[in-house]
Amino acid sequence: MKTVITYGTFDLLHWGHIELLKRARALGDYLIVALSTDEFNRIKHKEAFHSYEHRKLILEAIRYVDKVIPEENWEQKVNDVEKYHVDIFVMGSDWEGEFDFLKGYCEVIYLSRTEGISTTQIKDDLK
Ligand code: C2G
Repeated sequence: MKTVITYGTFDLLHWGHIELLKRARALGDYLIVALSTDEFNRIKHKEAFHSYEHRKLILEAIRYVDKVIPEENWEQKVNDVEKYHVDIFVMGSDWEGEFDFLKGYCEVIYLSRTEGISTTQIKDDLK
């Protein structure tokens, strides 16, 4: 059983998120999403439209997602990889290189970011 993990806010879920989750899940047999809490989003200088609980509910309804855990800080990734026996860590290519320190613990894969959509663009277009 190959376990994959990815991290993010996943606010205003859109097809770019789905493309990421779909490809991440396809790399293994089980996909964990570490979802940024509202408190951690403040640390990331991000404000999500949907609360953590609602973003979690939405993610758990996706066929590619097997488990959702909270992402509360920048430091938890090594612990998560060990705790959940993660084989592959995945992030979109906008994070290329940022998490290479995890290569000592698991495979690190950056998947191409889907162009033409983003939560920020949705918010801006709706204004
Ligand atoms: N993503 C993508 N294509 C888009 C938009 C997002 O592939 N058009 C990917 C991002 O690269 C990321 C994931 O979808 O891997 C979630 O995106 P965000 O919710 O914006 O995540 P972010 O705020 O970058 O949080 O510790 C890592 C951080 O929590 C990542």
